[in-house]
Amino acid sequence: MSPFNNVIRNQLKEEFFELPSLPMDAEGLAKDFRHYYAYTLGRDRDCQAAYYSYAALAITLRDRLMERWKRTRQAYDERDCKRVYYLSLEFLMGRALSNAMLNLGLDDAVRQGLHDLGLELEEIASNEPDPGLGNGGLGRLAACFLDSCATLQLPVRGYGLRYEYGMFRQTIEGGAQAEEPDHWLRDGNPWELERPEFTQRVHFGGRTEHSVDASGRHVVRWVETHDVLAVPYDIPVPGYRNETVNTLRLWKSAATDEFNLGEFNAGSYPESVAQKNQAEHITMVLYPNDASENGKELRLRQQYFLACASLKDVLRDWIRLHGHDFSHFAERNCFQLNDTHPAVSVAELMRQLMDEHGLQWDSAWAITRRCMAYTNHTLLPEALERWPVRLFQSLLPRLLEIIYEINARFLMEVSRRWPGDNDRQRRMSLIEEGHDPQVRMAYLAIVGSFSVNGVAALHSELLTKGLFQDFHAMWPEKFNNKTNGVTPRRWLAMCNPGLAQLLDESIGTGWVRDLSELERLAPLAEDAAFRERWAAMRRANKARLAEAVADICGVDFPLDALFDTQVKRIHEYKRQLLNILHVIHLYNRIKQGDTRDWTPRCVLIGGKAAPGYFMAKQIIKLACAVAEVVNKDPDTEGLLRMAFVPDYRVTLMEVIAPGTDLSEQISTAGKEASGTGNMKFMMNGALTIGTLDGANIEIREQVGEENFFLFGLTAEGVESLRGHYDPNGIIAADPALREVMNLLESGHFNRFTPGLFDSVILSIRNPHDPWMTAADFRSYIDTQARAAATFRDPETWLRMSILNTAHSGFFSSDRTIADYNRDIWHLETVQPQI
Ligand code: KUQ
Repeated sequence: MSPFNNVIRNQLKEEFFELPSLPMDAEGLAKDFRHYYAYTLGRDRDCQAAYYSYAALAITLRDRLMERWKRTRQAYDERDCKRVYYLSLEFLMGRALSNAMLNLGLDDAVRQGLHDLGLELEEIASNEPDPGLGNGGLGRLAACFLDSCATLQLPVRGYGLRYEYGMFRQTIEGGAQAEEPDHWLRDGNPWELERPEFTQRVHFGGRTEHSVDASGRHVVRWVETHDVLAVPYDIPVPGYRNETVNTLRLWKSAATDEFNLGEFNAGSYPESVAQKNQAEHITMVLYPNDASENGKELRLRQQYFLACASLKDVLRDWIRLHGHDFSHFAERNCFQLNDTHPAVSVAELMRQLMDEHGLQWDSAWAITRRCMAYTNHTLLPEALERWPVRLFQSLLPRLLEIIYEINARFLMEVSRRWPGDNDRQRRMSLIEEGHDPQVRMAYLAIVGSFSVNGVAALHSELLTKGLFQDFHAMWPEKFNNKTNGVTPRRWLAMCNPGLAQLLDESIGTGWVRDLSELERLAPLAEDAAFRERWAAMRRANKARLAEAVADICGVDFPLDALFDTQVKRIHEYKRQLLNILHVIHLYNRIKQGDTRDWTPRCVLIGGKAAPGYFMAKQIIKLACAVAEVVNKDPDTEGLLRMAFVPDYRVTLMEVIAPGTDLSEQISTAGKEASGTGNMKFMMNGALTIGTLDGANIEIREQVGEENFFLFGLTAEGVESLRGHYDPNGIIAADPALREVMNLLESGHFNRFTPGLFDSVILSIRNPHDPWMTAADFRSYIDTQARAAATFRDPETWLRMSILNTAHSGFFSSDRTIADYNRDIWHLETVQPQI
């Protein structure tokens, strides 16, 4: 019996729960800060570690969130409104403190209050760890979405996992990536609230028992299971100055108490305690693979753990408010699946409705396929999740039975629609046959959902024409596009105070909630005085970035140079290699004395490689090696600098995006589903050099082709070149590329390690290179030259920079979420009572 079920609530008077509002002024904030510092944390003059100032401030702000959080919950319960649950294995939230201050409207008061105590806000805020509970774009998108849902006052709750260790910390050791564990919870986390009273039980393993009960109903019991507890931790998600605070609920795995009893009685106490590990390991660590498949059992455990605990939580809440009548459940609840990672939810909702709440197949299925919605984030075959049937059989036997049944009924539907088309049935089956049969999670997600969306216009089109074309033929109405977006609170108001102030003064403050207001900047591009202020703001941001690069990398970036940045996960399809080849080309030009009309350039590359991804790690080595040679050569002084910045993460992007002139979005066309870094750069006034891929296409449409540096093959061009791509012919015919390859192949960048870059060289020369790096080289360096020439005309560049910000409104995640709500969720907004 858990102590949390022991309610004393009836003994507390109603007034007890009615608290006076907390002060929001500098003095009141400083008073609370002092209280938490001295009493809650128990520190005094003997300990002035900056961390405790951070912790005291975090608790002060958390109090202000807490009262709004409770009122938001109450408002949702009272309105008994429809709700959405965003299920995701990743939420890359970034630091919470400055976001809470901004959204509560407390930044000035806090700054003043701390100043009165002799403290400086920035120094204190820099002590917050950056929670890295995600790999890259997909996890950060989930975080931007939560911010927008709270700002739009939509009843949306995030469900995820509370990893003990987030994304690894990257260091560069001897010119190569090294990984260190990220124990981000070591010093505690003031932003989370443990809710042990809502603990859920999750089953694994065992076997199923089928029987018929007294009333003739088929009953299934899942028995002899190994159970694990899921303990929720709630994180507040404040909306922008609107009294709404939504919830991100993260599950931590814990051993059950009875877990050990058998062994305990047998006298093997240490062994039984050690068994706890198995259970507690489930949420120990985030899988650090972005967009690549992984057949590991622990990963499937994580996925099911999230699905089972979250669905139980939602059903418990439904029963609390509506009893055991599920007839209206599907109208009032919607689960948005963030890729296939939580797709086992389709089968799990069926299981809970049937085995735990007694529904029949048909009513359970009608509910399930009316409340699940699936977002696809990639076309890369290596990222499409498939799980071995035998793994499912041993870990989740009941779920596999349900998936088989879903498949049998689905294939019946297919054969009714296309009688005798066995090939189509085989193609569309949820089970891929073969010597080691697999469950195709994307197909399960499509069959079990009423909505399937891609994340940018091109991506959604390619889904319906390629990967999912059979499903599109069957259910065209399910498929839709939702172009990604990013939150203008963190990615403009918070990270770029200089630009924010300039906007407030020139177009008013409405842009924070309605980013389309940025359009009003466009005419100011022609105003010379405004351009001068824009230039000063941008220069200050470049100085901030240059200082960070000097600190972290020890490389000097002169402020007059073109700051050229590519930060994102390292992957061959993103083609960091093409960027490096361009740097080698510039270096070669310098060495040849070909520097007439030169534009000084600083190239910044950053990003993590999945620890098991050999080529990605080679690319990091090459970037470091080229940077070393370039920066050490006196001939490059004032002309070219290059740095690889280690441990790229949300907090670093907050400095990088505002300080960048040119944003590199150079993936092989058709491969980057959307990209979201591209949007952050654009919003902050960078120009883009990019291919017609992902959201780049829409960025170019919004800003106008004259304000975008386009190069490279189209997605169609890439596909039609396959089969007769001849990189060696291209290299032989292009003197610039030939010289770059000569430098690489002569060992210029690996003097002491012959052969180090052979694998990279081979990949460029390989006629089957899927990323076709050599094919786009000429067009890329010519376009880079055009960008460099444009940069030498500061007035033109400034105009283009202003126009990029002005036309970036479409890429607000508020617009994206409004689209999800209009087409998929159909939620009403709820204003909490003040
Ligand atoms: C796959 N797939 C496995 C972790 C992440 C994954 C494990 O999603 C972004 C896009 C971007 C796309 C990324 C993605 N991450 C796909 C993943 O590569 O183009 O912008 C958000 O939609």
